[in-house]
Formats: sequence, C-alpha cells, structure tokens
Amino acid sequence: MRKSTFKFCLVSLTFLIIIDFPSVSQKNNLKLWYKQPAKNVWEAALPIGNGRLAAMVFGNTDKETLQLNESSVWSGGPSRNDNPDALAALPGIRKLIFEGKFQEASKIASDNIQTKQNNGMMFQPLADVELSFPGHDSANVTDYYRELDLEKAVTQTSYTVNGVRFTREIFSSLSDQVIVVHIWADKPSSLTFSIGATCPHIISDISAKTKDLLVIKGKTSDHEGVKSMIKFTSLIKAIPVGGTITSDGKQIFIKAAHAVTLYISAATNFKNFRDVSADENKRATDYLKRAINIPYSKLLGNHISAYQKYFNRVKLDLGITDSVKNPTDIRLKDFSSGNDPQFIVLYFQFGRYLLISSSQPGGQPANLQGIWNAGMNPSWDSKYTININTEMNYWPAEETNLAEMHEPLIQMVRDLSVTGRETAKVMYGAGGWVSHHNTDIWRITGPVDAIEYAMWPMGGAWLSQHLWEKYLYSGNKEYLKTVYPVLKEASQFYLDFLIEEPVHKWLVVSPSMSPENRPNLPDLQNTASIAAGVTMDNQILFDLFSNTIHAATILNTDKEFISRIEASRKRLPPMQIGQFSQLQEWMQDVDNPKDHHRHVSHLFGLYPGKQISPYSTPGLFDAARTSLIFRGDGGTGWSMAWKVNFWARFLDGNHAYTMIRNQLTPAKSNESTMNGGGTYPNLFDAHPPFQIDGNFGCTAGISEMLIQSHDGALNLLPALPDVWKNGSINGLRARGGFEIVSMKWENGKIVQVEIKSTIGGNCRLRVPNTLVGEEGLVLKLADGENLNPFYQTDKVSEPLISEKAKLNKPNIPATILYDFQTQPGKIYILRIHP
Ligand code: FUC
Repeated sequence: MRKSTFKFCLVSLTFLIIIDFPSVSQKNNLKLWYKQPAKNVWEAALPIGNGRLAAMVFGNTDKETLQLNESSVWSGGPSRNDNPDALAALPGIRKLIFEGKFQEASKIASDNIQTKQNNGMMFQPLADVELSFPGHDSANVTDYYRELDLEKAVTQTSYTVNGVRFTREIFSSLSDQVIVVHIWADKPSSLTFSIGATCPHIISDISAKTKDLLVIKGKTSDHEGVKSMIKFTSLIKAIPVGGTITSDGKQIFIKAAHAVTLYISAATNFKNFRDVSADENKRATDYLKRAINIPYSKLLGNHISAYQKYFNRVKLDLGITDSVKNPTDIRLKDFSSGNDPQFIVLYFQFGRYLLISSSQPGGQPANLQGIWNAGMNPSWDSKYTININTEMNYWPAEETNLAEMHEPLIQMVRDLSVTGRETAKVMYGAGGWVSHHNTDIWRITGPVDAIEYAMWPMGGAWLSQHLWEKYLYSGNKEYLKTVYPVLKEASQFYLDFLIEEPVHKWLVVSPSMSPENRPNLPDLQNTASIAAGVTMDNQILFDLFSNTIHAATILNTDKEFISRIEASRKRLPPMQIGQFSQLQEWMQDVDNPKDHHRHVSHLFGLYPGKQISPYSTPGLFDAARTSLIFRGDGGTGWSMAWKVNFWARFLDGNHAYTMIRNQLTPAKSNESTMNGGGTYPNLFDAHPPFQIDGNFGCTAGISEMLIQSHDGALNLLPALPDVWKNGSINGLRARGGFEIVSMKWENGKIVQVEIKSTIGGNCRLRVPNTLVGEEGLVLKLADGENLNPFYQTDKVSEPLISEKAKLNKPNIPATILYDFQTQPGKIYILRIHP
C-alpha cells in the first residue's frame, strides 16, 4: 500500500469514530465539551501540555489559534535580589517591633529589607500559531463540537462546512516532546488553509525556511534591570497527505489536501537557574526530527499511554444524572442549583489532568498559571508565590497518586536551598537558607513587592514540608537521604534567626507577618503588617523542626544538632485561644472577628499541617473552627479551595461541599481581583484572574473529604457530604505507603475496601461502620498509640486560653478504630459487617 493511500484510510477510519462524538461523550463522561468555539475568550480555550510545551486551543473554525507556552520562556536571566542593608537594620527593626512601634519598624524594613533590585521575573508566552480556513466562518458551519478528553489528554474540534466534516485533533506529546495537530476532512481534497504565526516578543523573527517549515526565533524581555538571557526557537512543520504545499516566506499554504499533520517543536537555551548555555536551535530541531519520523497513529498512541500511566491510577464515581448530557459550560452554570455529582468527578480529574500536563519530572514546577499564560506582563508575573499558592499546587500530588509530578517542586526547593544560603548570610547573618514570599525560574530568595507582603522569611520553611511529606507517602529512605541536607539547613537558618521576645521569653521569628494580613490595632491605621511570633510562623517552624528531627532519627545522624532543634522547638510560642474564642492569628489577641481576609494563615496547623486534631487537641480544634467561621465562605479562588480542605479536616463534609459549590459557580468577568473566585468556562479557577492554585487546592480537598491520613490513622470517608451518599474511589494514596486500591460506599457506609500495603506496618483504620476482614484477616479494635512510625504525631504545647473564651466540645461523627498488621506488597480486603 502506498504511504499516502494508507494514511487516507486511517484518516477515514478515524472519522467514522468521530461522527459519533456527541453520543460517545455521553458514555464517556471525562470530557470537557462545548457546542461553540472559544472565539476570543482565553478562559474558554482548552489547555494541553506535557509539562514543558503547552497550548491553549481555541477551537475556532475559520481562524484557529494555538497560544503556545514553553516552561522556560521567562524574562531576565540568572539574578539575585537580596538587600544587604538588612543586616545592619535588623536589630533596630526588632527592637521597634517589641516596643509596639510597628509603623516605624515597617518603614525601616521597607527602606532596608525590601529588595532594591528586582521583584522577580515574568513567565511569558512563546507565540501563537494561526490556522486560517477560508470559508469556514460561523455562518457556514453546522454541527460544531469541541472537547478535551481527560482520559487521553487530546483535544478535538469538528464541524461541517458545505457537507464536508472537518476534524482537528491536537495534543502536546508527553512521550515525544512536540505538539501535534492532525487535521482531516471526510471528503478527499477538501483541506485548504494557511499556517502562520505571531510572536509577542519585541526581539523575534518568523519566516518560512522551506515551503513546509515555519521558524520562530526570539528572545524574552529585559525586566526591572535584568537583561534577558533566554533565547527560544519554535519550528512548525506541515506534512500534508495529498494536495499541494507552498509558501510565501511568511506563511505556509495547503491546498486541496486530504489530511495534514503539523508538528510544533520549541526549546530555549535554559538548562537551570544558573546556566543558560543550551543550544535552543539544536534542541528544537532534534525534537522535530525525531517526531516527524514517527507515524501519526504511533505518536498518538505513545502519548496516550504515557499519559494514562499516571491518569488511570485514580477513578472516582459519585453517581450520574442526566446533567452529563449537557455541555460543560451549561453544567457549570447549573451546578449550584442542580444535581450533578459527576461534575465533581470531572472537576477532580481535570485537576489531576492539569498537574500531569504542567509538571513533569526534570521540568519546572507549575507556576501561578500552571504553564498556560498569554500575557507578556501577567498578573503577579505568573511566577511562584510561596506564601500559599505554589504549595497549594502540589497538595494533590501524593494523595491523588501523581507522586512523580511532585518532583519539579522538590527540585525547586533544592535549588532555593542553594540561592537562599546567600540570602541568609547577606541579609540576616545566619547559616542555612531562607526564602521570602516569592520566587521565579532564577530562584530568587529576597523580599519582593511592598513590605506589607515582602516581610515574611518563611517561604522556604513551608516548601520544606513537601520534602518530608513526600517521604511519608513512600517510605523511601534513599530519597530521604537526598533531601535531608535541605531540611537540615532550612532548620539551621531558624536556629540562628529566632530571637527571644521580652514578655514570655518565647523564641520568635521577627520581623515577619501573617501573610498579607494586618493585625487589628487602631494605631496602625491599617498601614503596617510587620509583626513577631505570628501563629503561622510558629506552626510552620514546629512542622519544620519536627520533620527534621524525624528525618535525622531515621537516618541516624546529627544527634547534637537535633538536640538543639528540640530545645528551640520547646520554646516556640504555643497556640493561643483569644477573647472571641478564636485561634489567635497574632501573638497578641488582636484578631478582628469581622475580618474576611482571603489568607487564613493561622490555620496552617490544621491544613496542610497536622497540629490541630479533634481527638488530641479538641480546644484548638474548636477555636480554629470559630476562626474559620469568622472568615466566612467567600474569598478568592484559592482561598475557597483552602476552605474545602479546612472543612474536610473539621470532618464537616457538608460545609466542605458548600465551599466546592461556591467555587463551582461561573466567574464574573467584572469582579475585582481580591474578591470573587468562581470558575471559567474551561474550568480554570478564577482568583480572579485565572490562577491554577484553586483547581489544585479543590482537587486535594475532594480527596481529603474521602480519605485522610495525617492524624494517627487512615481515616476513610472522614468528611462525606450528604449529597455523596453512594460512590466509589480507586487509587488514592495514604501516608505509610498504603493505597486504597478500591473503596465502595452506600448510604454513607463502607461496603468494601481493598487496601494495598507497599511497605508493611500496622494499618490503623478509622471508619464510619463495622467491617470484617476477608481471607482470614483479623481486625482488632485499636487502642493506644499507633505504632506505625509514619502515623506518629508530634504533641504540641498546651494552648494559652483567654479568660473570655468559651469553648465547645467538638461535634465529630462516631467512628470505629481498627488495627491490622500488613506485609509489603499485599492487598487486604475488608467488607461491611453482614
Ligand atoms: C498572594 C495572594 C493573592 C494572589 C497572589 C498571587 O499574594 O494573597 O491573592 O493569589 O498571591
């Protein structure tokens, strides 16, 4: 069979499957699908990505756009932003804070601590690929359909013009490093279109080198005094089946083809945060050369199997209603008033899809917009805000069985431990490493933006939690050895930096702040946020110190160092319950119960920390709950997502569900940036504007409602809302190397659960109903401490409680606690008591 004939048969065969799409989509519900193109609405376009190379696909018929991103297209070059004046100013600022002269302290910090260099670089777009189909304007189009298939990580757009059905299939290949666009028509010789590109960078050039190859070359922006050192090349190669191909030197013209495959390759000269010596042309050329030698069907197959290796690990079923017959944008509009449990599943799996597509081993971590950004000067530079947003991106990684996707974040923490060592020394005269509230591809660690946001030397300490938590899920000691030095040096910084406060003689972080919020002190007139010993800092340090102690103990190292950490941990301020029965946000009892600030930093100890428990710290649990009630059910996108997790940890599934419902309402386009939340038609979360943290945070929250493993036991169905009475989940992971191979529940009761142990040890289960073991498995009612070391919790100090506080006994659902011993590699089956 001649090559072209063969391809055409393949195309026709694919078409037979395609025409059935609307009904296929009803059977296969893990699709985002629409009856209209995105037109010019970026938040309606569909995201594809392989962790490095990404696109937003608009699905327009006459003028299709693929807005391209590459993960290392950032402004500037290797750079630092420490302010060395900090060291001399530090004692004075600390003294003023302890004297309560916050405005003065803030002014000096602004002049001496805030960076005088750059505030971090910007993640920038690469280029737009534009495909123009003459005559395919909306007036001539019928039976339009587009989708993103989450089970395959492939988008399709199809429609009819003059009796000919046109279909485009597009994906960013996880296996072969190019974006592939396959276009075909169901009648021969029907494809006539042009291929062009635009590039938003000032220094750029686009030309057709041969009649079938467009070449884009450019350089990113200089920014805030930092010269750009990133050069990029993108190659777009067209291979038609049948018809003709020509070029005018700027565009490629396809005439009367049966089918066309476009291969889009891109690369930069970026190697790592201090090395930009790669050859972008060679890289882009090598990717392209490799890909064009692989037949389309194989490229597609390679990509789907590389993707499914991750995606297929988790399956969720919460029931199905007729709402699945509606397009995604209609389901979003109807969600809060309707009955559409499968929409939760779609949203949950979309979060997992986004993590696989924006964060791959060896690459950059997902930034504020994941890897999808069209703006040359995007909001907050689309960089890494590490006082909540970047950490939230990775909350679903371990539990939703995407541990490999966590790796770029872990690598970023290793990088920051290198750049942050100099910041610790130059700015604070301390050992170890430190980072403030933002970083970028160059791993800056200095304080950026206005001092009300910048003065927070805790970003690295929070990120370090991920190093340890990753270990808790796998039990891999070899991995732990590699990250222990980073944990140790993070702790070292605070051993040097903590200072004794004069009233209680506690050791506190100063200067600092409760992220982006201000205490309710009348003389501050809402101007200064600077503070010492805020609750979040104390909780983060308790976490960091505890994790470092455990890691050193497991690795049997650093005894003397560990005893110093233990001594400092004891002297951290305890949590305090204030006059309104709330968990205090600051060291002083100055919370405002009407404060609806989006950050709920003092609840770090509840989630993602594990210092607040209904069982072991009921007073703190009640006070934290009161604090969250004060904060309310609104917020920016990520704030709502955090609250899903908080309510899950409060074991209140119905309230967690209320937060999901608030998040899954259509985002309003005119909402101010600091207020709003909601979801865009393509299911991207709205801060607003689009920020991906809310997607990831809510995905984590949904899994946190179904299993938890932070509080001494593997808790199954800890926060099931009334609307999820029946369902099943397969593949979630828990600490201690346990995997929920499958779990089915009916009427809120577990009917059957299969648990795989990968590293053995005691499995302590907390469940809502009586279970019996299968195949001789004996369940014992549990008592006392869980001896599984992965389930040890560190005892926090007794809280200080205001005389005015009135605490309630936590109202928590009745559960049963079982223990059973496990062996590595074995699966244990438990069923409902007959
Ligand atoms: C933090 C948040 C903002 C926003 C920004 C990117 O500063 O307080 O709401 O998400 O990060």
